[in-house]
Amino acid sequence: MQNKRKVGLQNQGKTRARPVAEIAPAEAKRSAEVERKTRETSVTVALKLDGTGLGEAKTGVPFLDHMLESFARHGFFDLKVEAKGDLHVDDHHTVEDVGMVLGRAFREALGDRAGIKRFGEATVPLDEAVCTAIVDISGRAYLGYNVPISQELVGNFQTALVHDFMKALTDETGMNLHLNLVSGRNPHHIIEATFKALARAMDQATGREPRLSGVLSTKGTLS
Ligand SMILES: [Mn+2]
Repeated sequence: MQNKRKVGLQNQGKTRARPVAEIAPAEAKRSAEVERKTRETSVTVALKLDGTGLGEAKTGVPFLDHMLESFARHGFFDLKVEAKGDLHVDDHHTVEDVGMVLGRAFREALGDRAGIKRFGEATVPLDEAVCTAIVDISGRAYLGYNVPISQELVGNFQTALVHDFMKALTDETGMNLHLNLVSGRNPHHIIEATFKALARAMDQATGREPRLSGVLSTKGTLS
């Protein structure tokens, strides 16, 4: 009996086998390591989409580290970010380039984007602040940024840099992202609610859809 079963399984395996070329595009790595060096910054990002929320960020910009670790935690991504930038000039290059390299890591981890849910939406409160993130990992970059913050600084972090970070992330991931602040007063709360909403929306959108074979597009491509 056991021998027969073994033979049966082997045959089943054989009939299921498909040419490698047919299988390969659907098998995204779901993880990526990306490095980028310029005269202004040196950034490395290691990203695992199906993680447990382990975030470790050392960018030299403590508030950005706090946001990246929150993003990893609430998106259930494993994320390691290291950056050395020209902080003596300004935080701008470092914050923007971290967004860029994180976007490249998402792009690479998603591969041809087959099998993902593609859309995600989340609204997250933090005390008085409430922010909504709506994501379509479509392959087309568009950022709708409606997160007005009246204060210029959180500590010594320039609140305007969040927009630059999101633009770089959106462009490099190749996604449509709308961030809408519903309410908020404290800039730390507003920005943290924004990153958490982004995390939850991206967790959904990058998640696997078991009913799906191929990409979720009538065009047949999300790249
Ligand atoms: Mn906080």
